[in-house]
Amino acid sequence: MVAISKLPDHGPDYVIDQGWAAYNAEDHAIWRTLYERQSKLLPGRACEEYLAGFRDLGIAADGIPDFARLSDVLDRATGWRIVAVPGLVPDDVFFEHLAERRFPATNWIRSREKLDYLQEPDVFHDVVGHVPMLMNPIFADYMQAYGRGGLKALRLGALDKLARLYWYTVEFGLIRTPEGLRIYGSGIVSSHKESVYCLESPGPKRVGFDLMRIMRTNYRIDDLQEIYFVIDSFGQLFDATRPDFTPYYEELRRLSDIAPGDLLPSDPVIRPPSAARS
Ligand code: HBI
Ligand code: FE
Repeated sequence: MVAISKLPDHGPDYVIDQGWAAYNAEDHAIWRTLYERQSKLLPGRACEEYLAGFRDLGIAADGIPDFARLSDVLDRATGWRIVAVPGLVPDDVFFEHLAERRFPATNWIRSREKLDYLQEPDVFHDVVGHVPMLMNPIFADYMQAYGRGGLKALRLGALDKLARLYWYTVEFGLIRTPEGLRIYGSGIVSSHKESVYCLESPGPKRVGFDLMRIMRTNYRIDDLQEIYFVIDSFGQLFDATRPDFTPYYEELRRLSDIAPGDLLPSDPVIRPPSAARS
């Protein structure tokens, strides 16, 4: 991870110019490789809301898109815009952007050597992973509520708990649909391997959404997830963020953390897929 201090010069909000003209042919070629792989894989695996957002955004297939153009489409849909940042930004800066409906997207793209997994979000993860869901009005409201909640969690010293909610919903969330489980998490839709693994492998646990259970559950950032949480609807997710979390954080201080591979007897486990997709 690039140390924050070495990032290119930026203002206090870490926003930089995307530098679209500076991308070279290899950058655009890597984008095409990633885009073509995921766009074949996601129909039938990503939820309809994601696929509709992806389609309506008109994300360029042939190269890294221009954030300003995507922002105009996004703004008309839900009032969100994309701002370019040089990489991970401090938590308070990140939440401040979300609270103002600005999605901070990294402007560089991964190298060919790291095509399959990288720990820090790059432009493909942020634009193909996150932006399509911001076209959905309810999810767009959830992300802004999350940003406001993040600023409050920072003040209450409870960011580690709220970060788990982001991780197990925004990044690695699944949703139940009449056709079966579908993906909406950005960390999954931008990952070739995990898009298949999360729905089809008998390995990971799949548990019904429970806010406190999620905020007690640790997560790993360096491997496929051992547990996924499943929502019934985006309304359920947004409603979960309505209450004041202060009493939740107090209760969480009295409860032990749960390891990602463990299950509680009370967990509403969703059975693994009957047979891997042919
Ligand atoms: N910065 N650019 C960027 N993108 C992120 O997803 C991000 C971040 N800073 C902090 C952060 N995520 C997480 O620590 C919070 O979600 C908790
Ligand atoms: Fe992300």
